[in-house]
Amino acid sequence: MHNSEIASLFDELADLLELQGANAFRLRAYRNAARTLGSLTEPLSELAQGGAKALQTIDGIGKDLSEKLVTIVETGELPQLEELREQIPSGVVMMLRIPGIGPKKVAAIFNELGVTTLDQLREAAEQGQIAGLKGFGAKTAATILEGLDQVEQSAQRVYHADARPIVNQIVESLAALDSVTQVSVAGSFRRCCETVGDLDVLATATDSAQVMDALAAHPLVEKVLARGETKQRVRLSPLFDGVKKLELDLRVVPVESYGAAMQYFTGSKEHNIVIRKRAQELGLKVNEYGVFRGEEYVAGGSEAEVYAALGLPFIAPELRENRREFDLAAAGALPELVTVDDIQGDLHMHTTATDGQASILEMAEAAKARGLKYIAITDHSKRVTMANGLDSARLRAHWKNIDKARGKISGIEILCGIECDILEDATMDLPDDVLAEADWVVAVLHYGLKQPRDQINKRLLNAIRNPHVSVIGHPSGRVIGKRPGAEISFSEVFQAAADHGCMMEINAHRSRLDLDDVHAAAAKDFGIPIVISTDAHSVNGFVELQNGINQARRAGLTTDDVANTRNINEFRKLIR
Ligand code: DGT
Ligand code: CA
Ligand code: CA
Repeated sequence: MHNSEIASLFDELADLLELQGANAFRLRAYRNAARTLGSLTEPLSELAQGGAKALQTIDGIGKDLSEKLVTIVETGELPQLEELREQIPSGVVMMLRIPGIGPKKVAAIFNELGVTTLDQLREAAEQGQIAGLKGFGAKTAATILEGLDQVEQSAQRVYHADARPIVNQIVESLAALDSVTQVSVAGSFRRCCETVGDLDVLATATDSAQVMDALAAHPLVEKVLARGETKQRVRLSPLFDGVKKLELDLRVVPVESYGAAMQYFTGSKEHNIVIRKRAQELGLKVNEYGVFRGEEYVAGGSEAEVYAALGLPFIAPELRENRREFDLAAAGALPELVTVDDIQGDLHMHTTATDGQASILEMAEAAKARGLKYIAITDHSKRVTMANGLDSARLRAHWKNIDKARGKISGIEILCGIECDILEDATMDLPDDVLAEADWVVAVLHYGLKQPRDQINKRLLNAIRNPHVSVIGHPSGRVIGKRPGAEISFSEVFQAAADHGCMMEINAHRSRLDLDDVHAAAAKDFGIPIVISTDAHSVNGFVELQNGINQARRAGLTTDDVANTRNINEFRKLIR
């Protein structure tokens, strides 16, 4: 079993227990474990060879969890989970994803109305049964209907970061075949979209049947859905609680068409429409087989050739959304996009002082091992009681501990930071005199995200005008596929940030990616320095950095635009 599959069992267990009203600590332990396990680089099936004791060396895995893990690895299932699954249908668990209703309401819908699927839920809401339940009402019913639309739309999409290890494994194993000469992923995955609907893989090979046989036999492939001479569609093993089963299209193409096929199947459709139009204007035709003048083949072996035949420079896949790429290309101004190796610091992370799983020193060591030169420790402020947020006294003590940690590690600077809530009334969760002592203040909205736009703006503007605030973290507060962000007048907020020297974050967590690509590009236009940070909650959390880089690249950001590509001294100059 893949680590992410095992992780998803713990998430599912937590969901089911939550519906039964289990206590918050137990749920958090399972969810934290899921997060940790999902980001482990070593296969759990191997780690479990050492037994439960060996597994307890993993952060956040105690006796209970380690024994469950051994059971899962040895038997492929967990009896407790099987029992719960029998009591609570999977459709009920899916209701937990609906924004605006929590486990108590879901449990009531299930227990009192006997509703077990999303379709039944929609019917019940439309027919007024939901509104009639005690503690519900017409407003809740409306929220549910709205949320159902959102869930159904997102149900079949997968976070880029969740698809990544799977894509990489499949591409690597195909690349290793004798007959395969080139193989690469195309589609939305290659464009580094936040989520992917399906995967598109292209190959050139001397024996296409061998490639398709190998894919069919791949351990991550559950079923062959369709097979032709040079094309095969397969369904991959489920990723999360049986809902998200990615499908993958493999196409084996002629060598002289590989670049044209990569161009065509990378998309986006909108980008390709412009490409085709441009070709027509030049008296050419472009399709997945190549660029043609009449019957004559002009180009197609490589993407660079295809673009060159159309009088264009190579356009990075991340930019192919028909936003600005053609104007930039025309102006000779395509940006040199930031890469993960350019990043020198990470300015948003948590420790055991609040809801993180590692100590200050452990986080610093892990960051250093990944090549980072500086970090900011930014634990939660007191409003976030769920995460054991810090009040002034605890924060000052925490900073003393950070100072002590500095003495125990060299080669990496540690900034004394805080992730400070911007409260619903637009004041900061901690007093100015405390914030003034910080090296780095990440101001964030966590609560009241549904407030009217004016109030949200007021909160953000107040934070931006506060001279102690360094950056706005995950500005919109969205969770991809689960909850929309707050309503924000971005131009007003960005103008203020530019005027006051407040930075903007791209939170790199796979489920946030906030700022998104469009708004990060807009922030760049305002000249606002952008910080890409992981929001790591454990030593494994640094893997999220790549997602933030992907988003930054989609936004067209260069090293200049990203503040934490600078060395610590240059970076400090940007902090107001
Ligand atoms: P996804 O799978 O929903 O995350 O998004 P994509 O972009 O991977 O879309 P997909 O898998 O349907 O198709 C892959 C690429 O192939 C797409 O980005 C552009 C190209 N493509 C597919 N169908 C069409 C089409 O009907 N017209 C054009 N121009 N391009 C297409
Ligand atoms: Ca696709
Ligand atoms: Ca496809």
